[in-house]
Amino acid sequence: MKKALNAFIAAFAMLAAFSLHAADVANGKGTVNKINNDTGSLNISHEAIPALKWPAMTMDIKVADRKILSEAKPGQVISFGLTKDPKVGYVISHIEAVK
Ligand SMILES: [Cu+2]
Repeated sequence: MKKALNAFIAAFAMLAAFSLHAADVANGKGTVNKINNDTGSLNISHEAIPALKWPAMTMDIKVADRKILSEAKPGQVISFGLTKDPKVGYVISHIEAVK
């Protein structure tokens, strides 16, 4: 009985860890429209991000670190990582130019 309970708890913990991971990080691809130094964000027209159930759209996304702002160039196509900040929501963790 105790063994079955432990197996149940382990399975539940694995499921919880998996769903947390799936929702907390994601990757996207899009075009940088504008660098907003005042708000610490990039305006990006991004493709759909299925992991977050986000459709394609144009939006401002805050960066996790301001050095990302200096890496970005308007008109550049980038792939980017998103992480979930408990206060701000999804923020860009890194960007990479797509050739
Ligand atoms: Cu969006």
